[in-house]
Amino acid sequence: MSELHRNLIGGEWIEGEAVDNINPSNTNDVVGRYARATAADTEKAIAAAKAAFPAWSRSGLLERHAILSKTAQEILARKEELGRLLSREEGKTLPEGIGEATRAGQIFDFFAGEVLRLAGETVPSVRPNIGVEITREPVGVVGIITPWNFPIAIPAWKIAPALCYGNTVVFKPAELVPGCAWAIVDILHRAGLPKGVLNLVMGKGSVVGQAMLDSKDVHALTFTGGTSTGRRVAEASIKVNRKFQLEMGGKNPVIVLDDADLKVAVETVAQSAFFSTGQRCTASSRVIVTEGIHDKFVAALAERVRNLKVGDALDQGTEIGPVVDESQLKQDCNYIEIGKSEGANLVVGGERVSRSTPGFYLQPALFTEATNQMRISREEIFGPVASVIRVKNYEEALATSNDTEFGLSAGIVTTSLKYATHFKRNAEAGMVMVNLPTAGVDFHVPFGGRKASSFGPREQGRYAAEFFTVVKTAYTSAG
Ligand code: TXE
Repeated sequence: MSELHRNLIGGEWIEGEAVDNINPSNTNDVVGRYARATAADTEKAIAAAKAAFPAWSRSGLLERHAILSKTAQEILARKEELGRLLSREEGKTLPEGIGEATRAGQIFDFFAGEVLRLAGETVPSVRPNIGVEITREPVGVVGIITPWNFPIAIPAWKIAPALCYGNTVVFKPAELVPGCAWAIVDILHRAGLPKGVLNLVMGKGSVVGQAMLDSKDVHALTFTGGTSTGRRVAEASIKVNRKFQLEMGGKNPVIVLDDADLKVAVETVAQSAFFSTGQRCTASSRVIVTEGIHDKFVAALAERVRNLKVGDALDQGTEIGPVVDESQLKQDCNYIEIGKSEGANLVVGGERVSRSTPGFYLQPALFTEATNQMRISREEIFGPVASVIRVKNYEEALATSNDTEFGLSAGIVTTSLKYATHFKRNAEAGMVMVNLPTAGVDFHVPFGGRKASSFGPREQGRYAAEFFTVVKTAYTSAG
Protein backbone atom coordinates (compact mmCIF):
# COMPACT_ATOMS: atom_id res chain seq x y z
CA MET A 1 0.00 0.00 0.00
CA SER A 2 1.33 3.46 -0.87
CA GLU A 3 2.45 5.97 1.71
CA LEU A 4 -0.21 8.14 3.38
CA HIS A 5 0.14 11.85 2.61
CA ARG A 6 -0.73 13.66 5.84
CA ASN A 7 -2.05 17.07 6.77
CA LEU A 8 0.35 19.76 7.97
CA ILE A 9 -0.77 21.38 11.21
CA GLY A 10 1.50 23.58 13.33
CA GLY A 11 4.55 22.28 11.48
CA GLU A 12 3.74 18.58 12.13
CA TRP A 13 2.47 16.03 9.62
CA ILE A 14 -0.77 14.69 11.16
CA GLU A 15 -2.45 11.34 10.45
CA GLY A 16 -6.09 11.06 9.38
CA GLU A 17 -8.53 8.69 7.75
CA ALA A 18 -6.99 7.57 4.43
CA VAL A 19 -8.82 8.47 1.22
CA ASP A 20 -7.79 7.23 -2.23
CA ASN A 21 -7.19 9.81 -4.95
CA ILE A 22 -8.55 8.35 -8.23
CA ASN A 23 -7.36 9.03 -11.79
CA PRO A 24 -10.34 10.15 -13.95
CA SER A 25 -8.62 8.74 -17.07
CA ASN A 26 -8.42 5.31 -15.43
CA THR A 27 -10.49 4.69 -12.33
CA ASN A 28 -8.39 1.57 -11.55
CA ASP A 29 -5.38 3.83 -10.98
CA VAL A 30 -5.01 5.15 -7.43
CA VAL A 31 -2.86 8.29 -7.61
CA GLY A 32 -2.15 8.24 -3.88
CA ARG A 33 -3.58 8.04 -0.35
CA TYR A 34 -4.38 11.26 1.45
CA ALA A 35 -5.38 11.92 5.06
CA ARG A 36 -8.80 13.43 5.64
CA ALA A 37 -8.81 16.19 8.28
CA THR A 38 -11.61 16.57 10.83
CA ALA A 39 -13.27 19.71 12.16
CA ALA A 40 -11.06 19.41 15.27
CA ASP A 41 -7.93 19.24 13.07
CA THR A 42 -9.12 22.36 11.28
CA GLU A 43 -9.54 24.22 14.56
CA LYS A 44 -6.01 23.20 15.55
CA ALA A 45 -4.72 24.43 12.20
CA ILE A 46 -6.45 27.79 12.69
CA ALA A 47 -5.02 28.06 16.23
CA ALA A 48 -1.54 27.24 14.89
CA ALA A 49 -1.84 29.90 12.20
CA LYS A 50 -3.02 32.42 14.78
CA ALA A 51 -0.08 31.63 17.07
CA ALA A 52 2.40 31.91 14.20
CA PHE A 53 1.06 35.25 12.96
CA PRO A 54 2.84 37.78 15.26
CA ALA A 55 6.32 36.50 14.37
CA TRP A 56 5.64 35.89 10.67
CA SER A 57 3.95 39.24 10.16
CA ARG A 58 7.17 40.89 11.38
CA SER A 59 9.56 38.47 9.72
CA GLY A 60 12.45 39.81 7.69
CA LEU A 61 11.75 40.54 4.05
CA LEU A 62 14.76 38.53 2.97
CA GLU A 63 13.49 35.46 4.84
CA ARG A 64 10.14 35.64 3.02
CA HIS A 65 11.82 36.38 -0.27
CA ALA A 66 14.15 33.38 0.10
CA ILE A 67 11.34 30.94 0.96
CA LEU A 68 9.10 32.02 -1.94
CA SER A 69 12.03 32.07 -4.34
CA LYS A 70 13.21 28.60 -3.31
CA THR A 71 9.65 27.32 -3.74
CA ALA A 72 9.46 28.81 -7.23
CA GLN A 73 12.74 27.20 -8.21
CA GLU A 74 11.72 23.76 -6.97
CA ILE A 75 8.32 23.89 -8.69
CA LEU A 76 9.95 24.95 -11.96
CA ALA A 77 12.64 22.28 -11.67
CA ARG A 78 9.94 19.62 -11.08
CA LYS A 79 7.37 20.98 -13.53
CA GLU A 80 7.19 17.77 -15.63
CA GLU A 81 6.66 15.57 -12.58
CA LEU A 82 4.13 17.95 -10.99
CA GLY A 83 2.37 18.42 -14.33
CA ARG A 84 2.06 14.65 -14.66
CA LEU A 85 0.64 14.35 -11.14
CA LEU A 86 -1.84 17.13 -11.98
CA SER A 87 -2.95 15.45 -15.21
CA ARG A 88 -3.26 12.13 -13.44
CA GLU A 89 -5.49 13.42 -10.67
CA GLU A 90 -7.51 16.10 -12.50
CA GLY A 91 -7.57 14.87 -16.10
CA LYS A 92 -6.29 17.82 -18.12
CA THR A 93 -3.76 16.82 -20.79
CA LEU A 94 -0.08 16.50 -19.95
CA PRO A 95 0.96 19.69 -21.82
CA GLU A 96 -1.84 21.54 -20.00
CA GLY A 97 -0.71 20.01 -16.69
CA ILE A 98 2.93 20.96 -17.22
CA GLY A 99 1.86 24.44 -18.35
CA GLU A 100 -0.13 24.89 -15.15
CA ALA A 101 2.74 23.67 -12.95
CA THR A 102 5.05 26.12 -14.73
CA ARG A 103 2.62 28.90 -14.07
CA ALA A 104 2.53 28.02 -10.36
CA GLY A 105 6.32 28.37 -10.27
CA GLN A 106 6.15 31.71 -12.07
CA ILE A 107 3.56 32.96 -9.57
CA PHE A 108 5.84 32.14 -6.60
CA ASP A 109 8.70 33.82 -8.44
CA PHE A 110 6.60 36.94 -9.01
CA PHE A 111 5.59 37.18 -5.34
CA ALA A 112 9.15 36.50 -4.18
CA GLY A 113 9.91 39.78 -5.96
CA GLU A 114 6.85 41.53 -4.57
CA VAL A 115 8.09 40.91 -1.00
CA LEU A 116 10.80 43.48 -1.73
CA ARG A 117 8.53 45.97 -3.44
CA LEU A 118 5.82 46.66 -0.88
CA ALA A 119 5.60 50.42 -0.76
CA GLY A 120 3.56 52.93 1.17
CA GLU A 121 2.96 56.63 0.74
CA THR A 122 4.02 59.64 2.71
CA VAL A 123 1.83 62.68 2.15
CA PRO A 124 1.60 66.09 3.78
CA SER A 125 -1.37 66.66 6.07
CA VAL A 126 -3.86 69.43 5.37
CA ARG A 127 -2.85 70.68 8.84
CA PRO A 128 0.53 72.37 9.47
CA ASN A 129 3.45 70.39 10.93
CA ILE A 130 1.76 67.04 10.58
CA GLY A 131 2.88 64.16 8.40
CA VAL A 132 0.73 61.32 7.13
CA GLU A 133 2.01 57.82 6.32
CA ILE A 134 -0.10 55.28 4.50
CA THR A 135 1.13 51.71 4.92
CA ARG A 136 -0.11 48.21 4.24
CA GLU A 137 -0.12 45.51 6.93
CA PRO A 138 -0.96 41.81 6.77
CA VAL A 139 -4.58 40.88 7.57
CA GLY A 140 -3.91 37.93 9.91
CA VAL A 141 -4.98 34.32 9.43
CA VAL A 142 -6.05 33.76 5.83
CA GLY A 143 -8.33 30.84 4.98
CA ILE A 144 -7.85 29.50 1.46
CA ILE A 145 -10.53 27.27 -0.12
CA THR A 146 -9.82 26.08 -3.66
CA PRO A 147 -11.63 24.10 -6.40
CA TRP A 148 -10.44 21.08 -8.37
CA ASN A 149 -10.11 22.57 -11.85
CA PHE A 150 -6.73 24.33 -11.40
CA PRO A 151 -5.22 22.18 -8.63
CA ILE A 152 -1.81 23.87 -8.54
CA ALA A 153 -2.26 27.33 -10.09
CA ILE A 154 -5.17 28.50 -7.90
CA PRO A 155 -3.52 27.39 -4.63
CA ALA A 156 -0.33 29.13 -5.86
CA TRP A 157 -2.06 32.41 -6.68
CA LYS A 158 -3.66 32.50 -3.23
CA ILE A 159 -0.87 31.08 -1.02
CA ALA A 160 1.99 33.08 -2.59
CA PRO A 161 0.52 36.57 -1.98
CA ALA A 162 -0.84 35.56 1.44
CA LEU A 163 2.67 34.62 2.62
CA CYS A 164 4.38 37.43 0.69
CA TYR A 165 2.50 40.11 2.62
CA GLY A 166 3.04 38.44 6.03
CA ASN A 167 -0.18 36.51 6.62
CA THR A 168 -0.41 32.98 7.98
CA VAL A 169 -2.52 30.42 6.15
CA VAL A 170 -4.99 27.57 6.58
CA PHE A 171 -5.35 25.91 3.18
CA LYS A 172 -8.19 23.56 2.22
CA PRO A 173 -7.95 22.12 -1.30
CA ALA A 174 -10.83 20.46 -3.16
CA GLU A 175 -11.45 16.82 -2.25
CA LEU A 176 -10.68 15.58 -5.78
CA VAL A 177 -7.17 17.02 -6.03
CA PRO A 178 -5.18 16.57 -2.80
CA GLY A 179 -2.04 15.51 -4.71
CA CYS A 180 -0.97 18.89 -6.08
CA ALA A 181 -2.03 20.60 -2.85
CA TRP A 182 0.12 18.29 -0.76
CA ALA A 183 3.08 18.68 -3.12
CA ILE A 184 3.02 22.48 -3.01
CA VAL A 185 2.73 22.54 0.80
CA ASP A 186 5.57 20.01 1.13
CA ILE A 187 7.78 22.23 -1.05
CA LEU A 188 6.98 25.36 0.98
CA HIS A 189 7.50 23.52 4.27
CA ARG A 190 10.92 22.26 3.19
CA ALA A 191 11.80 25.71 1.85
CA GLY A 192 11.90 26.79 5.51
CA LEU A 193 8.52 28.18 6.55
CA PRO A 194 8.32 28.46 10.34
CA LYS A 195 5.84 26.18 12.15
CA GLY A 196 2.19 27.09 11.80
CA VAL A 197 2.68 29.70 9.04
CA LEU A 198 1.12 27.40 6.44
CA ASN A 199 -1.29 24.65 7.45
CA LEU A 200 -2.82 22.06 5.15
CA VAL A 201 -6.21 20.53 5.96
CA MET A 202 -7.41 18.19 3.23
CA GLY A 203 -10.98 17.01 3.51
CA LYS A 204 -14.63 17.64 2.94
CA GLY A 205 -16.07 21.06 2.25
CA SER A 206 -18.96 20.38 4.60
CA VAL A 207 -16.55 19.56 7.46
CA VAL A 208 -13.18 21.26 6.99
CA GLY A 209 -14.46 24.14 4.84
CA GLN A 210 -17.39 24.72 7.15
CA ALA A 211 -15.12 24.77 10.23
CA MET A 212 -13.07 27.50 8.54
CA LEU A 213 -16.21 29.50 7.72
CA ASP A 214 -17.44 29.20 11.30
CA SER A 215 -14.18 30.37 12.92
CA LYS A 216 -13.80 33.93 14.21
CA ASP A 217 -10.05 33.43 14.01
CA VAL A 218 -9.98 33.25 10.20
CA HIS A 219 -9.57 36.95 9.45
CA ALA A 220 -9.77 36.79 5.66
CA LEU A 221 -11.09 34.08 3.38
CA THR A 222 -10.35 33.67 -0.29
CA PHE A 223 -12.54 31.23 -2.20
CA THR A 224 -12.80 29.89 -5.75
CA GLY A 225 -15.56 27.44 -6.58
CA GLY A 226 -19.25 27.14 -7.28
CA THR A 227 -21.73 30.01 -6.87
CA SER A 228 -23.81 28.41 -4.11
CA THR A 229 -20.74 27.65 -1.96
CA GLY A 230 -19.52 31.19 -2.61
CA ARG A 231 -22.78 32.54 -1.16
CA ARG A 232 -22.26 30.45 1.98
CA VAL A 233 -18.76 31.88 2.32
CA ALA A 234 -20.17 35.40 2.03
CA GLU A 235 -22.95 34.86 4.58
CA ALA A 236 -20.67 33.19 7.11
CA SER A 237 -17.99 35.86 6.67
CA ILE A 238 -20.36 38.78 7.17
CA LYS A 239 -21.46 37.27 10.50
CA VAL A 240 -17.90 37.40 11.88
CA ASN A 241 -16.80 40.66 10.16
CA ARG A 242 -14.33 38.77 8.01
CA LYS A 243 -12.78 40.08 4.81
CA PHE A 244 -13.65 37.77 1.91
CA GLN A 245 -12.98 37.35 -1.76
CA LEU A 246 -14.98 35.12 -4.14
CA GLU A 247 -14.26 33.83 -7.64
CA MET A 248 -17.20 31.82 -8.91
CA GLY A 249 -18.80 30.79 -12.13
CA GLY A 250 -18.98 32.17 -15.63
CA LYS A 251 -21.11 31.92 -18.74
CA ASN A 252 -18.54 33.57 -20.91
CA PRO A 253 -19.50 34.75 -24.40
CA VAL A 254 -17.33 34.78 -27.47
CA ILE A 255 -18.58 36.83 -30.43
CA VAL A 256 -17.66 35.97 -34.02
CA LEU A 257 -18.31 38.84 -36.45
CA ASP A 258 -18.76 38.64 -40.24
CA ASP A 259 -15.33 40.22 -40.78
CA ALA A 260 -13.50 37.62 -38.65
CA ASP A 261 -10.70 35.51 -40.05
CA LEU A 262 -12.40 32.09 -40.22
CA LYS A 263 -9.35 30.10 -39.10
CA VAL A 264 -8.73 32.38 -36.13
CA ALA A 265 -12.42 32.19 -35.20
CA VAL A 266 -12.58 28.39 -35.27
CA GLU A 267 -9.38 27.95 -33.25
CA THR A 268 -10.32 30.65 -30.74
CA VAL A 269 -13.73 29.11 -30.12
CA ALA A 270 -12.47 25.50 -30.01
CA GLN A 271 -9.81 26.55 -27.47
CA SER A 272 -12.21 28.63 -25.40
CA ALA A 273 -14.97 26.05 -25.23
CA PHE A 274 -13.35 22.65 -25.13
CA PHE A 275 -9.73 22.70 -23.98
CA SER A 276 -9.09 21.64 -20.39
CA THR A 277 -12.33 19.69 -21.01
CA GLY A 278 -14.30 22.95 -20.74
CA GLN A 279 -13.64 22.92 -17.00
CA ARG A 280 -12.36 26.47 -16.68
CA CYS A 281 -14.24 29.34 -15.12
CA THR A 282 -13.07 31.38 -18.12
CA ALA A 283 -14.20 28.80 -20.69
CA SER A 284 -16.72 30.01 -23.26
CA SER A 285 -19.99 28.18 -23.68
CA ARG A 286 -21.94 30.87 -25.59
CA VAL A 287 -20.73 31.44 -29.14
CA ILE A 288 -22.53 34.44 -30.59
CA VAL A 289 -22.21 34.57 -34.37
CA THR A 290 -23.43 37.16 -36.89
CA GLU A 291 -25.50 36.04 -39.88
CA GLY A 292 -23.00 36.60 -42.70
CA ILE A 293 -20.38 34.17 -41.37
CA HIS A 294 -22.70 31.87 -39.41
CA ASP A 295 -23.10 28.90 -41.74
CA LYS A 296 -19.50 28.59 -42.89
CA PHE A 297 -18.24 29.14 -39.34
CA VAL A 298 -20.55 26.46 -37.91
CA ALA A 299 -19.51 23.97 -40.62
CA ALA A 300 -15.80 24.58 -39.96
CA LEU A 301 -16.19 24.47 -36.17
CA ALA A 302 -18.25 21.27 -36.27
CA GLU A 303 -15.50 19.66 -38.33
CA ARG A 304 -12.86 20.75 -35.80
CA VAL A 305 -14.94 19.50 -32.85
CA ARG A 306 -15.66 16.15 -34.55
CA ASN A 307 -11.91 15.60 -34.88
CA LEU A 308 -10.94 16.59 -31.34
CA LYS A 309 -9.02 13.70 -29.83
CA VAL A 310 -10.55 12.64 -26.52
CA GLY A 311 -8.44 10.29 -24.45
CA ASP A 312 -6.27 9.49 -21.45
CA ALA A 313 -4.81 12.74 -20.14
CA LEU A 314 -1.31 11.26 -20.17
CA ASP A 315 -1.42 9.88 -23.73
CA GLN A 316 0.53 11.75 -26.36
CA GLY A 317 -1.79 13.40 -28.85
CA THR A 318 -4.79 13.65 -26.51
CA GLU A 319 -6.43 17.04 -26.97
CA ILE A 320 -9.30 16.64 -24.52
CA GLY A 321 -8.87 14.70 -21.28
CA PRO A 322 -11.68 13.11 -19.30
CA VAL A 323 -14.27 14.95 -17.23
CA VAL A 324 -13.08 15.18 -13.62
CA ASP A 325 -15.51 12.68 -12.04
CA GLU A 326 -18.79 10.83 -12.37
CA SER A 327 -20.93 13.55 -10.83
CA GLN A 328 -19.56 16.28 -13.11
CA LEU A 329 -20.04 13.94 -16.09
CA LYS A 330 -23.67 13.43 -15.06
CA GLN A 331 -24.12 17.20 -14.82
CA ASP A 332 -22.68 17.65 -18.34
CA CYS A 333 -24.87 14.87 -19.82
CA ASN A 334 -27.91 16.27 -18.03
CA TYR A 335 -27.35 19.70 -19.62
CA ILE A 336 -26.93 18.06 -23.03
CA GLU A 337 -30.38 16.50 -22.59
CA ILE A 338 -31.77 19.84 -21.42
CA GLY A 339 -30.34 21.52 -24.55
CA LYS A 340 -32.01 18.97 -26.81
CA SER A 341 -35.33 19.28 -25.03
CA GLU A 342 -35.15 23.08 -25.25
CA GLY A 343 -34.92 22.78 -29.06
CA ALA A 344 -31.23 23.45 -29.68
CA ASN A 345 -29.66 21.37 -32.42
CA LEU A 346 -26.85 19.03 -31.27
CA VAL A 347 -24.64 18.99 -34.37
CA VAL A 348 -21.76 16.98 -33.01
CA GLY A 349 -20.63 15.04 -29.93
CA GLY A 350 -22.32 14.88 -26.56
CA GLU A 351 -22.04 11.15 -26.04
CA ARG A 352 -20.06 9.31 -23.37
CA VAL A 353 -17.27 7.37 -25.07
CA SER A 354 -15.11 4.49 -23.90
CA ARG A 355 -11.37 4.13 -24.13
CA SER A 356 -9.00 1.29 -23.22
CA THR A 357 -9.23 2.22 -19.51
CA PRO A 358 -12.38 3.02 -17.50
CA GLY A 359 -12.68 6.81 -17.29
CA PHE A 360 -15.10 9.72 -17.58
CA TYR A 361 -14.80 10.40 -21.30
CA LEU A 362 -17.23 12.72 -23.07
CA GLN A 363 -17.11 13.67 -26.76
CA PRO A 364 -17.26 17.51 -26.81
CA ALA A 365 -20.75 18.72 -27.68
CA LEU A 366 -21.68 21.55 -30.02
CA PHE A 367 -25.21 22.93 -30.22
CA THR A 368 -26.48 25.33 -32.88
CA GLU A 369 -29.74 27.26 -33.19
CA ALA A 370 -29.61 28.00 -29.46
CA THR A 371 -31.18 31.11 -27.96
CA ASN A 372 -29.76 33.14 -25.13
CA GLN A 373 -32.84 32.36 -23.03
CA MET A 374 -32.27 28.59 -22.93
CA ARG A 375 -30.92 27.10 -19.70
CA ILE A 376 -27.84 25.87 -21.60
CA SER A 377 -27.10 29.53 -22.37
CA ARG A 378 -27.77 30.83 -18.86
CA GLU A 379 -26.40 28.26 -16.39
CA GLU A 380 -22.78 27.22 -15.95
CA ILE A 381 -22.36 23.66 -17.24
CA PHE A 382 -18.61 23.38 -16.57
CA GLY A 383 -17.91 20.79 -19.25
CA PRO A 384 -17.02 20.52 -22.96
CA VAL A 385 -20.41 21.80 -24.12
CA ALA A 386 -20.96 24.97 -26.20
CA SER A 387 -23.89 26.53 -28.04
CA VAL A 388 -23.97 28.78 -31.08
CA ILE A 389 -26.44 31.66 -30.95
CA ARG A 390 -27.18 33.36 -34.28
CA VAL A 391 -27.54 37.17 -34.28
CA LYS A 392 -28.05 39.87 -36.93
CA ASN A 393 -25.22 42.27 -36.25
CA TYR A 394 -22.62 43.56 -33.78
CA GLU A 395 -25.16 45.53 -31.75
CA GLU A 396 -27.29 42.43 -31.14
CA ALA A 397 -24.15 40.38 -30.45
CA LEU A 398 -23.01 42.84 -27.77
CA ALA A 399 -26.45 42.98 -26.13
CA THR A 400 -26.65 39.17 -26.12
CA SER A 401 -23.15 38.76 -24.72
CA ASN A 402 -23.97 41.10 -21.82
CA ASP A 403 -27.36 39.48 -21.16
CA THR A 404 -26.16 37.12 -18.42
CA GLU A 405 -25.90 37.18 -14.65
CA PHE A 406 -22.16 36.44 -14.92
CA GLY A 407 -19.25 38.66 -15.99
CA LEU A 408 -15.87 36.95 -15.84
CA SER A 409 -14.42 36.89 -19.35
CA ALA A 410 -15.74 37.93 -22.77
CA GLY A 411 -14.21 37.53 -26.22
CA ILE A 412 -14.62 38.85 -29.74
CA VAL A 413 -13.15 37.65 -33.02
CA THR A 414 -13.02 40.48 -35.55
CA THR A 415 -10.64 42.30 -37.89
CA SER A 416 -12.42 45.59 -37.20
CA LEU A 417 -10.60 48.02 -34.93
CA LYS A 418 -13.88 49.89 -34.47
CA TYR A 419 -15.78 46.88 -33.11
CA ALA A 420 -12.83 45.59 -31.08
CA THR A 421 -12.42 48.97 -29.41
CA HIS A 422 -16.14 49.33 -28.76
CA PHE A 423 -16.33 45.80 -27.31
CA LYS A 424 -13.39 46.34 -24.96
CA ARG A 425 -15.18 49.37 -23.56
CA ASN A 426 -18.71 47.92 -23.40
CA ALA A 427 -18.34 44.22 -22.52
CA GLU A 428 -19.61 43.73 -18.97
CA ALA A 429 -16.78 41.44 -17.91
CA GLY A 430 -13.65 41.59 -15.78
CA MET A 431 -11.48 40.35 -18.64
CA VAL A 432 -11.90 41.00 -22.38
CA MET A 433 -10.14 39.11 -25.17
CA VAL A 434 -9.80 40.26 -28.78
CA ASN A 435 -8.93 37.47 -31.24
CA LEU A 436 -7.86 35.33 -28.29
CA PRO A 437 -9.56 32.54 -26.33
CA THR A 438 -11.64 33.63 -23.32
CA ALA A 439 -9.43 31.38 -21.17
CA GLY A 440 -5.66 31.65 -20.84
CA VAL A 441 -4.44 34.65 -18.88
CA ASP A 442 -1.10 36.05 -17.75
CA PHE A 443 0.02 35.50 -14.15
CA HIS A 444 1.28 39.03 -13.45
CA VAL A 445 -1.89 41.04 -14.12
CA PRO A 446 -5.27 41.20 -12.36
CA PHE A 447 -7.71 38.32 -12.68
CA GLY A 448 -11.40 38.49 -11.77
CA GLY A 449 -14.91 39.27 -12.87
CA ARG A 450 -18.04 41.31 -12.36
CA LYS A 451 -21.68 40.61 -11.47
CA ALA A 452 -22.27 37.09 -10.05
CA SER A 453 -18.81 35.88 -11.11
CA SER A 454 -16.72 37.58 -8.47
CA PHE A 455 -16.80 39.54 -5.26
CA GLY A 456 -14.03 41.57 -3.71
CA PRO A 457 -10.68 42.78 -4.98
CA ARG A 458 -8.91 41.22 -7.96
CA GLU A 459 -6.52 38.31 -7.62
CA GLN A 460 -2.97 38.03 -9.03
CA GLY A 461 -0.32 40.52 -9.94
CA ARG A 462 0.19 43.61 -7.81
CA TYR A 463 -3.57 43.96 -7.36
CA ALA A 464 -3.44 40.96 -4.99
CA ALA A 465 -2.14 43.32 -2.29
CA GLU A 466 -5.62 44.79 -2.01
CA PHE A 467 -7.05 41.62 -0.49
CA PHE A 468 -4.03 40.28 1.38
CA THR A 469 -3.23 43.51 3.23
CA VAL A 470 -5.06 46.16 5.23
CA VAL A 471 -4.29 49.84 4.89
CA LYS A 472 -3.18 51.94 7.86
CA THR A 473 -3.07 55.74 7.89
CA ALA A 474 -0.74 57.14 10.59
CA TYR A 475 -0.48 60.84 11.55
CA THR A 476 2.56 62.34 13.26
CA SER A 477 2.84 65.84 14.64
CA ALA A 478 6.26 67.41 14.64
CA GLY A 479 5.43 68.39 18.25
O1 TXE B 1 -17.60 23.26 -6.18
P1 TXE B 1 -17.69 23.66 -4.68
P2 TXE B 1 -17.60 21.80 -6.83
C1 TXE B 1 -18.67 25.21 -10.38
C2 TXE B 1 -18.97 24.27 -11.51
C3 TXE B 1 -19.08 22.95 -10.84
C4 TXE B 1 -19.74 23.36 -9.54
C5 TXE B 1 -19.54 22.41 -8.40
O2 TXE B 1 -20.19 24.62 -12.11
O3 TXE B 1 -19.86 22.05 -11.56
O4 TXE B 1 -19.18 24.60 -9.22
O5 TXE B 1 -18.16 22.14 -8.24
C6 TXE B 1 -15.37 23.66 -0.77
N1 TXE B 1 -17.97 25.33 3.33
N2 TXE B 1 -17.26 25.46 -10.22
O6 TXE B 1 -18.55 20.88 -6.16
O7 TXE B 1 -18.50 22.67 -3.93
C7 TXE B 1 -15.04 22.41 -1.56
O8 TXE B 1 -14.62 21.37 -0.70
C8 TXE B 1 -16.74 25.62 2.91
C9 TXE B 1 -16.78 26.63 -10.85
O9 TXE B 1 -16.22 21.34 -6.89
O10 TXE B 1 -18.05 25.09 -4.61
C10 TXE B 1 -13.97 22.93 -2.48
O11 TXE B 1 -12.72 22.99 -1.80
N3 TXE B 1 -16.19 25.11 1.80
C11 TXE B 1 -15.45 27.03 -10.32
C12 TXE B 1 -14.46 24.33 -2.80
O12 TXE B 1 -15.38 24.67 -1.75
C13 TXE B 1 -16.93 24.27 1.08
C14 TXE B 1 -14.48 25.93 -10.08
C15 TXE B 1 -15.20 24.43 -4.14
O13 TXE B 1 -16.18 23.44 -4.19
C16 TXE B 1 -18.25 23.94 1.46
C17 TXE B 1 -15.10 24.79 -9.47
C18 TXE B 1 -18.76 24.51 2.65
N4 TXE B 1 -19.98 24.26 3.09
C19 TXE B 1 -16.44 24.60 -9.57
N5 TXE B 1 -18.73 23.09 0.53
C20 TXE B 1 -14.84 28.12 -11.16
N6 TXE B 1 -15.65 29.05 -11.66
O14 TXE B 1 -13.64 28.16 -11.34
C21 TXE B 1 -17.77 22.90 -0.40
N7 TXE B 1 -16.66 23.60 -0.07
